[in-house]
Amino acid sequence: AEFVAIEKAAASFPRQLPDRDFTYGTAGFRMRADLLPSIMFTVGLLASLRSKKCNGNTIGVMITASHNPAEDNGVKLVDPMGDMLNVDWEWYAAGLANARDPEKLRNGYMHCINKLKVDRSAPSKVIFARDTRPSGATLVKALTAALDAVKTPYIDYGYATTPQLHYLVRATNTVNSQYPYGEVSEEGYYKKLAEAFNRAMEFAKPNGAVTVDCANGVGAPKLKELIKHLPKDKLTINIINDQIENPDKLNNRAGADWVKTQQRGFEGFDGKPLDRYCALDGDADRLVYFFNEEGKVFRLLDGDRIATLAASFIGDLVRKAGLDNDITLKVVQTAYANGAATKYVEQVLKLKVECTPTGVKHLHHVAAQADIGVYFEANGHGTVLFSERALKTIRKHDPQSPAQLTALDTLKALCDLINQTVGDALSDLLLVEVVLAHKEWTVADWLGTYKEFPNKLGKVNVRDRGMYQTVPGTAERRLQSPPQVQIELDNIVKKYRDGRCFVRASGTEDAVRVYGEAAEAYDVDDMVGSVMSVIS
Ligand code: NG1
Ligand code: ZN
Repeated sequence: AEFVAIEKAAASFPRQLPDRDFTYGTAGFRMRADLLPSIMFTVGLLASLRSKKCNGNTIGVMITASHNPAEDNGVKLVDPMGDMLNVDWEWYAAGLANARDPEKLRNGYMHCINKLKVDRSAPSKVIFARDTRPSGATLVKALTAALDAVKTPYIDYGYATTPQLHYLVRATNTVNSQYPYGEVSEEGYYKKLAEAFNRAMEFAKPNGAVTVDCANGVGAPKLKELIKHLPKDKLTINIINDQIENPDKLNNRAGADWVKTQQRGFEGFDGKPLDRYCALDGDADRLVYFFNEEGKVFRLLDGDRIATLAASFIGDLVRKAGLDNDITLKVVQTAYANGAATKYVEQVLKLKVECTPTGVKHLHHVAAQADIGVYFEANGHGTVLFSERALKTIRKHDPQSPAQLTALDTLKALCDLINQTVGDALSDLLLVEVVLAHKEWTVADWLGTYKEFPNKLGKVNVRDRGMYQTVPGTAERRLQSPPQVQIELDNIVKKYRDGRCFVRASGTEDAVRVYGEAAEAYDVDDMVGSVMSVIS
């Protein structure tokens, strides 16, 4: 009966673009919203199976296209502990999404049950949420039609940021454990962050105001809610770009992606010298800071800067708490991290750096293996992970002096303040503010920690990005095919002082990216330009 119900319900969501194959990438499925209903339906089926496979633990479905234009949408699955869908299942997600008609979908569903050894009689539960895109409501209908067809119970959390949904999934599944992640509600999320922020600020002086560009997305109303829970006397948060009722405004000349890629503020930005600004993206899982220097010189403090700031502060706390023999810190970056940031972490902070391929799942995975793993992509997506081992050590540590005690208390507060499931702009925002307050730093002090190498990120659109393959184990820093491209690249790069350059296929666009750094800005433009002309 279940199979019949699926086939019948699927008929209401016919497959678009039958010639195209959809893939489940880092960002899940993402495309023009009108192509998505059939895919949403199949995601509902897979979420149900995933929940059954995970002993009835709750699975999350987030409907968002993050920093992409308003007319796009997307969907990604969240595993029981709040991390991203197990990679082995991505292939099955794509398989179902590409089923050409309801009958093939039904067969695909049966195939998944067999291949993944799912016990169909197991319980299942799904929770979901969406960003402010108008298409979200239609997509929810496709998702719930599938969940109804397979009789999987669900909760619709309405609008939420991506990290809030991750929080809710983990909170739901840990409710009866020794260390519940938090109360299972949006309110519980705010309470947890606010309470931890309060503790983390106990030994710090308030440090002025920050203005947050919310990209006209879901981060705006959610940040407003969070502010209601925060202590009034410790931090002033001003909100701009909060027009969620006008979908055209979403991510439009505003938000973290705009600021990072354009290297300038949102439209109309006119910051007074040294006033602190930051920007979220459309689903509030990315954060970058920025400000104007004297003379309106724009300065960006991106994910690399947040990583170095967090690592320096947490490293100090570990030391001051007397835990540096027991806990080690690691910073995880991609090849796009500025070489000066890497150098600063290794030589000044004296911490280990590991470089992984692009994509949050790679960084997250490596960071999770460290005692404390700090990971950020340059675009502002990242977090700090505390391992079970580190948490145990921190909990049972007996401080030997008042100074050790205050450091330990602040460290404990950070364990709760920092979202452990995924990069979270709201949580990261509070983290940065805590660190700046403790260090009594302005944005200029923060920027002054190291000087970035001049750099440039270029993009060449190509018909077949699959042609561009990197050498395994090089974190995408060298190409193995086409072979002559790497040879020509090497010949170009050696002409420039401190030149570094690499080419890799984008995982999200039909393009290859060319990233370069050199000692001089004019050299970088020249070098990256020459490499780009080798490709096109
Ligand atoms: P691709 O298109 O694979 O380079 C981009 C970003 C990633 C990551 C993903 C997902 C760069 C250079 N790449 O990946 O960091 O965020 O999108 O959003 O910024
Ligand atoms: Zn995002």
